Amino acid sequence: MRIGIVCYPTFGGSGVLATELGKALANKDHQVHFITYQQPVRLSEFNANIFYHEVRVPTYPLFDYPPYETALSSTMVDVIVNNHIDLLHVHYAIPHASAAYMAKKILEKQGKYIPVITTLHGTDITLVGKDKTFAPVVTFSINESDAITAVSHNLRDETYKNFKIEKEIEVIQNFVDVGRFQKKPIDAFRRVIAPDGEKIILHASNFRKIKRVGDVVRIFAEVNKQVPSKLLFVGDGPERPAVEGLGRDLGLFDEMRFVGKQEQIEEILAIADLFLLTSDYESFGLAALEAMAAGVPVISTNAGGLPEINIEGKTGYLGNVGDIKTMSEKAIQLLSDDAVLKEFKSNAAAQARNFDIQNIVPKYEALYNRFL
Ligand code: GMT
Repeated sequence: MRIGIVCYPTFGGSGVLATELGKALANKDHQVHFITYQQPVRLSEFNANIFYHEVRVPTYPLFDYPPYETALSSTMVDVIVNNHIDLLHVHYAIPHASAAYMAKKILEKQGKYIPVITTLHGTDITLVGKDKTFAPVVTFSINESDAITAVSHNLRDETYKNFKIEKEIEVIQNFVDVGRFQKKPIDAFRRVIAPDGEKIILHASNFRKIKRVGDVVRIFAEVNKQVPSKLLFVGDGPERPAVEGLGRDLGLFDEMRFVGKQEQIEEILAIADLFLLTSDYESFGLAALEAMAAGVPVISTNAGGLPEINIEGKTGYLGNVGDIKTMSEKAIQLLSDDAVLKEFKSNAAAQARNFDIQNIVPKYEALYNRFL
């Protein structure tokens, strides 16, 4: 099959998932064409079946807002025609689903049918998408897609709740390449972060408000009183200065370390003992699943789709949004008992295997085949 994939190229979960899907499809001998404004971050190695097409938006003095969506539709048309693409799979509804609709209609006039599959990821529905500035276009373009998928049962329900969707939304949950996360911890790295054998607690996100990263610091403040520990942050974003400030105010800054945006997250996860994800909402929580794949238990909120992956008392614990007390008590309990921690680590790894790439990618292939 020749598949066009449209996604955000950044460290965000939807871009990571789309890139990993494209790589997996290419390894199964499909030809994959990424269409986006920048080389996707996880697309670093060469693969003969992968092509990258950059969307360029010309500048012009009149354009206070460069028309990305128009450029994207035009690039889609060009790539589809010149590479004989069979199907377009767009990740994150805004503006990809409406740009795909436009491309589909242009191609229809030229006598070419191109099926469009839209995968909904989270904030395209629950935050930005339902804002009335976008909602009519989002609703229309989702309904015009040939197939719609959501990355969790929760996101499917939220989509039906927030938009007038006339079609079936199929759930294809996110996946992880478990093999990639089977890394041996690098002792030298562990010693740099935790020189006296402290427990390592990890958080990885884009530091947006929805992640409530301040809660991670507050939980750590409680844990650190009882368990010698270090807090490691991966990623970057708008809330980072506030998080650093909170760490300083709580006198914890020396126990915290920010390593920024990292491609080799598996190396970092390999040294972690616990992953914290305190978001207001996660449609799925791919970062938590990646942690589990590396055998790291998760303490998270019970928001959105997180209970679909993090199993209370088995792979970790879940608390209500903002319930620092419960989440810190559970973290202390887990980190204070090495035997229990070991059991949770192995449960987390086992749970991640249920979401292994090899189980999920065939579901996308089966979906594609319905339209060819
Ligand atoms: O919020 C993010 O972390 C980025 C965002 C995205 O679309 O890039 O992530 C969403 O999609 C991920 C992949 O499907 C999910 O794992 C995240 O839970 C989801 N984020 C939210 O729902 C807030």
